[in-house]
Amino acid sequence: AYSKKKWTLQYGAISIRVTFMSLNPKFPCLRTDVMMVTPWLAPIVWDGSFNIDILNAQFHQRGVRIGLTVFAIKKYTVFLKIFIETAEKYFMVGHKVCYYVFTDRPQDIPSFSLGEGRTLNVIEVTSYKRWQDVTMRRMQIISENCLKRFIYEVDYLVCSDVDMMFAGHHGVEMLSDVFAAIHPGFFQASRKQFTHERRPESQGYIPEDEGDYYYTGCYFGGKVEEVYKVANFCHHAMMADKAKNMEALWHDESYLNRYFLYYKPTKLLSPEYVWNNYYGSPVYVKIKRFLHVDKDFEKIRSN
Ligand code: UD2
Repeated sequence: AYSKKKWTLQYGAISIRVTFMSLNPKFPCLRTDVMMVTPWLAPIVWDGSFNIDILNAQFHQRGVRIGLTVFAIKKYTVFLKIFIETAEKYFMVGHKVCYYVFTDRPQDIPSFSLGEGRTLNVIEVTSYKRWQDVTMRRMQIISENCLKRFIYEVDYLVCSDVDMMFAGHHGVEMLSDVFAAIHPGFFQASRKQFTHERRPESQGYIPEDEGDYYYTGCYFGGKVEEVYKVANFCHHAMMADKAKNMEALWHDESYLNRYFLYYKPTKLLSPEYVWNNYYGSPVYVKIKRFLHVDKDFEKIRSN
């Protein structure tokens, strides 16, 4: 059985009629409405761009173990229930998953009923007074735990904000050596509009005429050794700025963007994988797989 797709490509005055055929009607065809590959040939994952059955079979053959790190410090523990419950429904279903919950309030972590092959570890960490320090210090804690524990326990790590809920499939199609997610607010923005750190003195600095995409700080990952490099870079960049009494504009997100400019991700997640309903429902986002949970910033961040 063949499925056919016809395109007409226009090069100036020349028009070429192309027919794409795939052997299996279930095999995905190329999407023509969105960018599917970066200029350095990293795939951008969109609905319709992968066959999950083939990918699942490959990852099952390798018996891959996936760690999901999440921080619930101070009042942010309230977000954990919906985060884990929805992850149980949508995150890496059928694979070995290990949740790592970092918190200063282990007594506030509810118990969860988890699917087969899935475990949850609660790890106590100290908190910081300023919310900016809480979010930035995640990089230090992730990098330390890569060496201490993750490297022995999982193959891939996915690092996420906690004020999120899963709403659609998140499977092994995401995984790669190192992946980043395009920030939903900047998918259609021009480079000039990216809110990168623009002060040359900062370790998060990205010049006006550089920057490929604007990546969100809320979701990234890859093989443990690659996540270690990302987190270690971001933590040391933050500490170097701190020594100069500086802090990058968007904290860990700015240092993350700086890292990915010079060490490009091997896969990008489209905004399907991190969406915020504040941005409405554009046609190119066919599935909203991961959503921000609304929060009252002032209340939730107050000590
Ligand atoms: C954005 C980024 C976030 C980070 C931050 C830096 C998105 C969706 N997220 O989030 O990843 O780069 O900007 O400014 O773009 N946390 C606690 N307790 C606290 C404070 C923070 O547990 O008291 C943790 C928690 O996991 C939270 C994360 O740190 O999800 C990021 O903090 P946020 O959600 O308040 O930051 P936000 O929404 O500005």
